[in-house]
Amino acid sequence: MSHEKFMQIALNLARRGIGNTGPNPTVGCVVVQDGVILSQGRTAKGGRPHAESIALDNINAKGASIYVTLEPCSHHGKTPPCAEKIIKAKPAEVVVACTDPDPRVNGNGIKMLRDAGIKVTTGISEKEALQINRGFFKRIKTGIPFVTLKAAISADGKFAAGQGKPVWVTGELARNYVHLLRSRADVLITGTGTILADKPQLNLRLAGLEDTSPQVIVVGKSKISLQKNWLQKTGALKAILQDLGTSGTNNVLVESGSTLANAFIKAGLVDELIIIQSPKNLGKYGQDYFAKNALDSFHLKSEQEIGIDKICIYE
Ligand code: AOF
Ligand code: ZN
Repeated sequence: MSHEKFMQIALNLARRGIGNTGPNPTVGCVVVQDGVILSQGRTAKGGRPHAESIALDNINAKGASIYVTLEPCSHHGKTPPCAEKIIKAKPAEVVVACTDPDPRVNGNGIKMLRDAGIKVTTGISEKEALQINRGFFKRIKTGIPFVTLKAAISADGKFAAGQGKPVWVTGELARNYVHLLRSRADVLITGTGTILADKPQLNLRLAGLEDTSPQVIVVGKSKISLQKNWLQKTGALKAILQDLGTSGTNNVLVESGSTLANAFIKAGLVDELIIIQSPKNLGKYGQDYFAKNALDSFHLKSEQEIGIDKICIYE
């Protein structure tokens, strides 16, 4: 198999950790000996142990090829450097998808491996690796997490305000997709208005994903009753995001009513906009979700059908 094919396996491992390894990036690692996968690992929930450490435990990787989706770390952080553990394992080569922008690493991991005489190939499937950890990369660069805003609207662009429970305009497959989006977020932001109108649970109820629920942050001043693991915050949205970045949040999902959603857009804080659109019109039973011209600065990146609904992803 080619470098790309083994790297794809490592990338798929990494993908499973999106939204659940903060403050760390999610990394996948595959150890290959004579074309056979000996072992694999991915960054554990909460960020530790690191992928390479898990993959290299209890195996003999002498002469092996190690595929890793992010440059192995070189620093003594909360765990010893992965580059050191790799050097001790004496592999023949290490294949890396992308470098680690964390200033404590930033090329040093690759240098350590090369200085130890290990062949290192970089840039294999780099684009996909950058996409998987886009939240981590943005936070390291700007201090602010990557923000995805999800909106479920009717064919005529409206939402129906709840009367004590969520009114779903979209179908069941789309609802499952929303749960997947939640599982890939470290933090879910909503507004007090949504809590009061819909009484949503905002947790993960899809089989297998239950323990990937994001931390819920409710923005706004109204008095609400907070569920366990929910926090309420007030103040400027940018400052709230900066605080989240400082405390290690990589990926934020905004799932809110129209007022808060439009405020995030107006403040230029949305990196990705996911619109799930039902084929039904709400007409006089709904209200416009997006403010006039709110979507002007976004461009459509992909469009796909999901059951009876349509998912449009904008950047
Ligand atoms: C790796 N493999 O699986 C991950 C890495 O605080 P620590 O010791 O856990 O170090 C965190 C940093 O390590 C993090 O900022 C990033 O640079 C890197 N993450 N590195 O070799 C992994 N998750
Ligand atoms: Zn490491």
